[in-house]
Amino acid sequence: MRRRGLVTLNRFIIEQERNYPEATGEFTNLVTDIALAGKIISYQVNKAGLVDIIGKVGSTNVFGESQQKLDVFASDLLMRTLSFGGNLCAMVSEESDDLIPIPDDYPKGKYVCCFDPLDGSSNIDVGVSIGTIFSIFKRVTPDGGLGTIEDVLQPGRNQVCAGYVIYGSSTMLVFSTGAGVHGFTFDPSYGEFVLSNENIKIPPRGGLYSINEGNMNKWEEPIKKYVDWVKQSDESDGRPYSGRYIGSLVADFHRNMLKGGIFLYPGDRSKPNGKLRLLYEANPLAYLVEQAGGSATDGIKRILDIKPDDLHQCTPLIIGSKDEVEKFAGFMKQ
Ligand code: FDP
Repeated sequence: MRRRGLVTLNRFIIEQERNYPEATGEFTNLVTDIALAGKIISYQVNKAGLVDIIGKVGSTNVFGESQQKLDVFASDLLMRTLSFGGNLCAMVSEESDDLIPIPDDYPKGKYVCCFDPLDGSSNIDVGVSIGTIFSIFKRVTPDGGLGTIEDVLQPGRNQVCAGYVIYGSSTMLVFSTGAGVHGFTFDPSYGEFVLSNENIKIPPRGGLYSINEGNMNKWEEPIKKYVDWVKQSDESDGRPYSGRYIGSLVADFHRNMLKGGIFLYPGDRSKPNGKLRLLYEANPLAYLVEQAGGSATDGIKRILDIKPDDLHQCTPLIIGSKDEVEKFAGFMKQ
């Protein structure tokens, strides 16, 4: 096979777009803008311990959580980077209560973007991996004007692109436009994302389980029984599984996608819909995991089939290797 040499993110997207003669390049610009924001956030995250950028700014987000400076910075940066490219007609950010319009004087594009600017933010000041998650839809309202709530409240199966940037031991951008999941590692020496993980496939089975067991007393019986089951010994299916929970969704998801396993954030008695947000956490990761051959459900229903009715709604999320998610569903049906 002919070696392709160094494949930068831009070259990769252009090569992919060659297969779509109707492509306008609008989409290329959008992913490139997200990558640029990712590079800047990565730079800021890396020096979080060095400068006075971490700590609370005193404001609270829509969930009543106090925001930290880096979340606010990442959210503003994404808004500014994506507003002016002419590719979007509206945005949704975890850090803003309402739909974010594109400023008056700027062209309105045919896509909408929902993002969690800095997911896992409680880990910022302890040096643990965090990430930016994004989800892109084509608008459903007519081209030209501002986007509306209708454009963003689409079921996840309509996504045309989704991905995340993980700020970990290295910075990686992982995304899919519906033709496989591809990972790019940031090389700081020349400032480029370089293709490092082409066509990622999640193993169909995996021996890792990730759940916050501190919530156990609030779980319903099937969840307790499942978590009990993964801990029992059975050589035939590799149990007991190993527990791995970072408490930073992108990091837990990324590890399980590469190694195989299951991540669970179920509903419980105090939060029947769990904690994770459908539009900018569950949907994009569900799109990626399905593209990689895995599954994502709310315990029973496919995440990508949920029709949202609120920008910030939560959903239980069970995501990972196909067989593991199916096994969990079996417990829920009992
Ligand atoms: P965080 O509160 O630190 O922003 O949705 C946010 C999130 O982190 C996820 O990244 C993470 O998986 C989850 O919450 C952790 O929640 P628990 O602390 O309840 O386990």
